[in-house]
Amino acid sequence: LKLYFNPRPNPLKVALFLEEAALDYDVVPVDLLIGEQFEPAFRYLNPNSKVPVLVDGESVIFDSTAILLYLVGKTGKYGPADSDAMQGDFLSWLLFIATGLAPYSGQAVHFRYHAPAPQDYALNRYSYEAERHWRIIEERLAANRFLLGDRYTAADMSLWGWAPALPYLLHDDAAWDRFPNLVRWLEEIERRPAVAKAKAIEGRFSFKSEIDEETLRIMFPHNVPLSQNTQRGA
Ligand SMILES: N[C@@H](CCC(=O)N[C@@H](CS)C(=O)NCC(=O)O)C(=O)O
Repeated sequence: LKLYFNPRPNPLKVALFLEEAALDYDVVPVDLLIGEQFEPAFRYLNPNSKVPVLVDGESVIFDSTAILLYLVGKTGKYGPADSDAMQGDFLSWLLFIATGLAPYSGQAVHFRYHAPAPQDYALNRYSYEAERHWRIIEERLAANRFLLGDRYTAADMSLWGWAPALPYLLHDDAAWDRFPNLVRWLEEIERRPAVAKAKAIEGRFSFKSEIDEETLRIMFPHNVPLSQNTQRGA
């Protein structure tokens, strides 16, 4: 197995699964701030130019949720129990995170920290929606130890990728006070040895951290007029 990785929420959740399942894997670092995700060899694996990607022999899987589902199928671990109700819950919560919580949180971050003014309307919308999605998780965790009751699954791993960043995502240093059940859940997850191992991957590589002009051009190509933009190259 090969995991194409950068220490961000989506690759981290996959690293957590690989560690939990004690699978052997090599890590291939992809430095996003210098644009390695746009190199042809990487685009060949993921035409969407994003991490994570998992290569398993002949199989190439991109998108963290697709990878989690693939790994659940491959290992038979960290999926739902056999009951229809639990299968429904598993797919629902996993995709709630993939299609709602994550993109709204990501766009809230974009408009809060990176967008040029005026950003009020977009910022209001995405901050509101991000908060709303996190509140739904908080309610779920008020009534359940994990997202699927007492069963720890890949849906929790997916949530773990994002959860530690809550105050940054919601731009609120006191955010944890408003999400006590999320805190309780996160503290339990963070005690798992696999979490420490997933977090330790970052230290084995050096990734660019400075957001300079070159990085802004790479990460936000929509700010470059289309006629001058060769970055996406598709
Ligand atoms: N839906 C995708 C999103 C992947 C994604 O947004 N990855 C980010 C890092 S967390 C990335 O590679 N960004 C680089 C870029 O957008 O150029 C998934 O869940 O894997």
